Amino acid sequence: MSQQSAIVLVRGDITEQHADVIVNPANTSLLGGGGVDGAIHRAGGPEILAACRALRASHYGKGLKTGQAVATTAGRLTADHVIHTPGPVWSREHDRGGLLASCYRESLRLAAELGAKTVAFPAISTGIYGWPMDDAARIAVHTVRESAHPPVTEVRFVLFDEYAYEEFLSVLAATTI
Ligand code: AR6
Repeated sequence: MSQQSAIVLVRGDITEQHADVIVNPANTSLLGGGGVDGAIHRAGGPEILAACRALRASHYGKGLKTGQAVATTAGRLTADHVIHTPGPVWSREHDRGGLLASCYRESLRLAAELGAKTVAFPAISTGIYGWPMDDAARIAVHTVRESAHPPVTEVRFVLFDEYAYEEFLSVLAATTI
């Protein structure tokens, strides 16, 4: 079996990361928003939005489904690509954990297809979409651990604040043998 990717945790701003792929927790319209999505479009410049509009004008006329992933240029960011993936909105009534796991799985599958070695993820769905950080961290780490994605050798979770960092750290510590 292929070697699993190393999981790395950092505290910081994902737009300042040097990685082959930066993952954007987008929405299904693919046309930008607040949070990380807004920050990526601001830092990466108008080329990213232009690429998203082109996707809407071609294969993704109705937008991108929750849990799916699509790649564009990274514009002015140092990454080679931005992968956009709309996470699910947190719900107490419905278990949408499978969709959140799908965001990580599909983004990694696509990153591997693009030949990426390093992939940076934020904590998808834990901001505007309201997912509790401990559960989101568990899903994120377990999904990445589940399978290998050669040639991806490093999956980096970029956590914006200390609380998010600590939650990911405790899941990682519990799953590292
Ligand atoms: N770098 C890393 N993490 C960040 C940054 C940053 N620059 N900024 C915020 N975070 P969110 P979502 C953290 O809201 O919940 C947009 O409008 C933040 O503290 O960006 O998936 C989209 O268009 C939180 O822990 O994503 C969608 O409509 C995490 O990143 C919607 O928001 C994710 O926060 C998606 O909401």
